[in-house]
Amino acid sequence: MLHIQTIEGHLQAKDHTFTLIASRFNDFIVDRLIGGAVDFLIRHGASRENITLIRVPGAFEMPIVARKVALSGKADAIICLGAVIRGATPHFDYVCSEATKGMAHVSLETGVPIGFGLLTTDNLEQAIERAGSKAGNKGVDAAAAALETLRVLHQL
Ligand code: INI
Repeated sequence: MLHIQTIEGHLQAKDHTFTLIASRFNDFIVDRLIGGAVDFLIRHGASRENITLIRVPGAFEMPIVARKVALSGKADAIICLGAVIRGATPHFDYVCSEATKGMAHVSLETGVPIGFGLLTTDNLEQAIERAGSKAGNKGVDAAAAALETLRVLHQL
């Protein structure tokens, strides 16, 4: 073990505010991601009144809503939850690319951490695997990443 000053984020959510931005598109999957994220935050000390859920039509609409939430100062961290599932046309690539770029841009522009819980899968089975079955729950992972990052940023 190296004896150097180390800054790391502990997973303590008490007294922090969170906004979840979740798409209605593929809500069968997304509702599982929301459940995982809320459960994680509560188990790590967040109170229900400090967690807000905003529903948006699809992944493409997440960045503009995230931007307004971030600028409002009402959320210490934002967690974006959605599922983009590949179809027969290139639409998938455009939605994924714009949603991903947009969320990264908003996070850097505003300084508010964003947990990236957007599944981008080739088929429904891969999405189900990541929404609370074989491959875990990416809503939990996104909430954990947002909380850890928030706690790191608060120490800098
Ligand atoms: N939005 C999603 O969140 N997931 C998808 O799988 C998806 N597909 O496949 O089309 C999707 N499209 C909608 C898009 O995000 C916008 O809501 C729509 O284009 C209106 O702006």
